[in-house]
Amino acid sequence: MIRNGKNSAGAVLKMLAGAATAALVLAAPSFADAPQAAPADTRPPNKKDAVPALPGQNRAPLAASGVEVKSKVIAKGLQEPWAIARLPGSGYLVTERTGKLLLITPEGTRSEVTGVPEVDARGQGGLMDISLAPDFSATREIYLTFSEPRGQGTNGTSLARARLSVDGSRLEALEVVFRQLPAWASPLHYGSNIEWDAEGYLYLTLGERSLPATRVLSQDRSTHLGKVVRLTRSGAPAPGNPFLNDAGAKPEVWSMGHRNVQGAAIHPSTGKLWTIEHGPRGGDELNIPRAGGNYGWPIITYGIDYPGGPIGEGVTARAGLEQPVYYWDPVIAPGDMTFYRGSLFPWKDDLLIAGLSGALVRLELSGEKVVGEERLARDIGRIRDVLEDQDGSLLIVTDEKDGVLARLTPG
Ligand SMILES: [Ca+2]
Ligand SMILES: [Ca+2]
Repeated sequence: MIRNGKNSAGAVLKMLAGAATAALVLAAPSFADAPQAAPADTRPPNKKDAVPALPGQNRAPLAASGVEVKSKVIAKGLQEPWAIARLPGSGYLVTERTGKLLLITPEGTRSEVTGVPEVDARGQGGLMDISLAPDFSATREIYLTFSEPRGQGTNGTSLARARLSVDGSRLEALEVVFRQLPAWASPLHYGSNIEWDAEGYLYLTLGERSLPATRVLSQDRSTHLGKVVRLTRSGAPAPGNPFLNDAGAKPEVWSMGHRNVQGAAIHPSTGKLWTIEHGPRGGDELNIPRAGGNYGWPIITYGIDYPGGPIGEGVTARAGLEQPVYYWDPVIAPGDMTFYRGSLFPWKDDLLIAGLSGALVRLELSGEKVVGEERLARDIGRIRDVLEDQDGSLLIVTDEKDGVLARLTPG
């Protein structure tokens, strides 16, 4: 093939007089013939007709860092742990999807924190994310997301705040500050991840509840389904939100057209929100949601429906709809993610993603482009959350009936 390419380019060259034109003709075949570096995942895609809209948008070259990741269990027997928050000093708060909040010491001693809200733990619901307020050291305020029973079999993602008692044994003054609307009778696609911006407002990512009737509401800005919202600490729409003056929109909405966003992180240099969402079969997406941006679901997607057919018209791009920075097919099933800032691993500024498909996914970035990918810690289980500890080691939880909180260090 390469030889034929050169021959045909050469033949064309002879017929051309201009040197500039010749250079163009030469460049084209040599680029096309360049061998593609192998990606981290070489399995065929589910959506066979998908063509990336942007260069480097999927299957980045495998970036082998040569690091062996060692895992040490801190606590085991956890009931589908969902999220970890690191307390100042020492100790970790860990949510269990089934409805408990645990305080776990670095040595693995655990105690239950009482006073959590009642959750609807059917399907994917339950107690989900946990985040300390930026001024936790002074206020002891924490934020929790959970699937809240809303009556008549319906539920929805809600955000509560509370104070953690000084002895860490209970939540005090718990108050629900935001409710995703409308509520729905669905056990699926709740989101949800809390991130704080530099101004002290919080982003909350929300799912579209999965059903055919709710999926389309990702495109309806008068609902909170399939949205990222941006809130004040008391749950009001944050100043500067894009639809504050739009009578047909929920004022909390920051971005729309999302599917099920369970992970988010603030970029340490730019301060921008990055999110990661589950696609259907194929089409997990990394996005950098801008104010008012529409991220396309379910009109455009790089995935297919679970039974095998197309989603909607089966298209991957449309004018006015934002493209993901990067996508996966087959999926990694992303939980939460974090930008690595430490020096214990040689991964400074890389994006580390908890993969429920059973890997820690590392992305090397150049600005806002993904330039390399590696799959690590493949023998641990369904990784739901990843968090950097003070010493640069990583904390993970595995979303299993006998889940673990574990520390990852270089082997
Ligand atoms: Ca996060
Ligand atoms: Ca999208």
